Amino acid sequence: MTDDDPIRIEAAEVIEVALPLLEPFVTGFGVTSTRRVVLVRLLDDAGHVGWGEAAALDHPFYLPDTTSTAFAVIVEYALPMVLRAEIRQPPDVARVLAPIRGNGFARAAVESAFWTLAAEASGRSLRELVGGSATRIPVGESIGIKPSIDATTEEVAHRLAEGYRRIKLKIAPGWDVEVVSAIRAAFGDVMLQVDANGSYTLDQADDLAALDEFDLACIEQPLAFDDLWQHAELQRRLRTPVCLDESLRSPRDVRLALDLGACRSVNLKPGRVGGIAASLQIHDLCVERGVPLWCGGMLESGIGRAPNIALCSLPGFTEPADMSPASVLFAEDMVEPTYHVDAEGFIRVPEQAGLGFCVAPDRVAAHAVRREQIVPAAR
Ligand code: OSB
Ligand code: MG
Repeated sequence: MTDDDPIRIEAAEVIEVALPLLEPFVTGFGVTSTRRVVLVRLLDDAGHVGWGEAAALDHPFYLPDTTSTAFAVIVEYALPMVLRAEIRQPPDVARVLAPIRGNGFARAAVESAFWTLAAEASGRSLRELVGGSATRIPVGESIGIKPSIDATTEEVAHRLAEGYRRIKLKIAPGWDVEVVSAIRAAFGDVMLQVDANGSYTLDQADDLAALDEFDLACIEQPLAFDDLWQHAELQRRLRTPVCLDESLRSPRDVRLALDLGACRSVNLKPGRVGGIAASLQIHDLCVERGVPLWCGGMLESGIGRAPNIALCSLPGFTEPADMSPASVLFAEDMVEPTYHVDAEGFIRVPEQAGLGFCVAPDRVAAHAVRREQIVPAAR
């Protein structure tokens, strides 16, 4: 196929897989103990395969999207829309899906399946297709709220010994200054930041300002998921940079947040913002504005991490990514071999064509709880 022939999809499948977490993930929005993600598998007329993952959480406590809403939007709208359209290049997919409001995770799953299929069909790596260059990317760990400070200290010691280049502690009212101060005291000037997942209100600005003395790289999403204005007010009262996660669901959100002064650091989760094309726009905006940018995570399987890893090879990703390996999160990954964090805290960016990882069909089948075939209409 040449670059400008339309992509002809012969078969499309949507598969929900349930991946038990080895340990519940406790945050300011509550406890996440199971991980159901939605996989999209595309097959074209030449036998090339594309995979995408909708990494919404099982529940609506992080954002309104859930695994079930993502499944429904993919099956009922996103896939039918792209299968009816003429897709010549991966960026066409985001344009076709643009009429869908919100539902970023669903759009991203369909979109990244086309990007990985196009990468495979053209014999290029996803890194090459997105225009990245780094051969390895620095990563950190996001550490959930633990039963005690000792348990947190133990986990941090373990990860730093393994090479991780940054530590992010989940905080919530009542679990903040004490744990941050203990970790700072125990580990000196390691790169340290916190994530509140929207669990504070502006009335508690003084509690957040008490974190200023610990030289944190940022305070992530301290206030409500949908309130940029109050984050701007808070940022004026803090020395520590505010970083936004939940509040940034499109390139336009990022532009508005930066214009308002609502954040000085950007957590980019490709799934949250609707996929790779939107991520590239946000990347370019952050470069233009000189804003620190890093890739967040949604406890994705290796299928969902693949586009994140490729994007992190772009020069605008200036800070380590949240990218705990699947081996830390799940009994087994959906790709084999999975990715690893090396002793210096880096993940290697795959050079193979397509997704960059081999999907293990037996594991997908073993974890599947729901499947739906979408039959492309004859053109
Ligand atoms: O707020 O960054 C978050 C995981 C699920 C939902 C929200 C968040 C997270 C993480 C990322 O902290 C951890 C990871 O994917 O390695
Ligand atoms: Mg976050």
